Amino acid sequence: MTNNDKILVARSSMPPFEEYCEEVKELWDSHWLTNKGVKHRQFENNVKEYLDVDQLLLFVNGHSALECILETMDLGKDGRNEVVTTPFTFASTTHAIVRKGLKPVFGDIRKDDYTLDPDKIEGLITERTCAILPVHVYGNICSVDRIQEIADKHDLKVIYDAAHAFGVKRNGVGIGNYGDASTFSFHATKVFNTIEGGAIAHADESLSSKLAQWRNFGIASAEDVVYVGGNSKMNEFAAAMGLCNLRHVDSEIAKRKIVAERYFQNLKDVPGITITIPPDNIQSNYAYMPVLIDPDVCGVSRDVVFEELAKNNIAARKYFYPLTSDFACYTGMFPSSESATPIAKKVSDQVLSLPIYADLAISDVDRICDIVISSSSSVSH
Ligand code: T4K
Repeated sequence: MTNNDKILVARSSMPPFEEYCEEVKELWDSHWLTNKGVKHRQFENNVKEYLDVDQLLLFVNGHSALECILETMDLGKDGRNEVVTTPFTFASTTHAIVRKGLKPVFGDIRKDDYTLDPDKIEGLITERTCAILPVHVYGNICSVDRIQEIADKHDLKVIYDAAHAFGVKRNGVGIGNYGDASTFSFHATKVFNTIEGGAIAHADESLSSKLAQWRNFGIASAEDVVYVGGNSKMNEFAAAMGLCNLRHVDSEIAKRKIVAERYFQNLKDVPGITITIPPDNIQSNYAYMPVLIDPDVCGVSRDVVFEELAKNNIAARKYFYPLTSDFACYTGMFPSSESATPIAKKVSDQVLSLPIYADLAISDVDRICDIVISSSSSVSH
């Protein structure tokens, strides 16, 4: 990559062109393009194996998967409609809760890994709470044991938004094995993509047919429609992309690891900059490269660093700013984030997601880090 090319925060992984053409070739013979075709069936099986989970269903995208699991678990139907969740996430998490007629109750996050702080959950539980919906944000694993203990004590469902966590393992256990269900995103910007796509891994086998029916208009059989479902089916071309990308995902993650380690090496000892290195028991997917810029130490805000990178054709992103609880569409609905979730507010004001993808050149990583370091120390030092 030359210095004149723009470096974006992410870059879709793609299989060799010929491999994809070969994969979709038979679709021209069969004319079977969607509705649980042969590619869908193969891919659903392969991805279930890869994630090492017992039950898994494919969806058209990660958001639809989230909405589906909230609906099929009948949350809110017994009058309990509150869901304890994090505001430090992408719009999808909070929107899914609200769009399903449930009420998000925002808990603060931990300052070391930015996931929902288990110590803040119990204080938010009322007789109306039905579920906890934490996010493995950036692929960082939530405090799954503590969260399960709290859920068991209060008879709550646990649904993980694992959109960022494809392939992540904790002590060798696949991330989709925690809680009652986990939803994944296979969007083009993710570590693993099917162009658009998603999945639900779930613990209760008896939910499988309901989930499958919900994603296809609630149709149980040609003359029997049992739920007011939607259309959330993954098509054959997306499934074919998944089949191809899955063959390469381990080497893509290995390349991301090299990129990530260079970032860690370059930035870990810089005053005022926080970078999160995965703990030893976590097999990371290196999905995102968030850093915090502390203005009290650096003398400049995150926005100054963001602008300086932009001037150099580097499109970092403020994932995740603003907090979802501060979105314009939710004005007046939730307590102020400064008082309710002060750590999340602070992290959101300081965070910058730096570019990371498998083919990002190490020389570009060095250049990005140089700009981050020089712009974040330009005033105070
Ligand atoms: N839960 C969480 C926690 C999530 O983060 C998300 C999605 C979901 C649920 C919902 O999953 P999905 O329904 O999306 O499957 C992007 C993604 O669209 C979104 O999937 C993702 N989270 C979110 C964090 O990021 P934008 O608006 O920032 O994307 P965009 O179009 O600005 O793209 C970012 C960069 O990615 C581009 O600068 C270049 C690169 N890119 C993008 C596209 C579209 C590619 O390389 N190829 C592409 O095709 O939301």
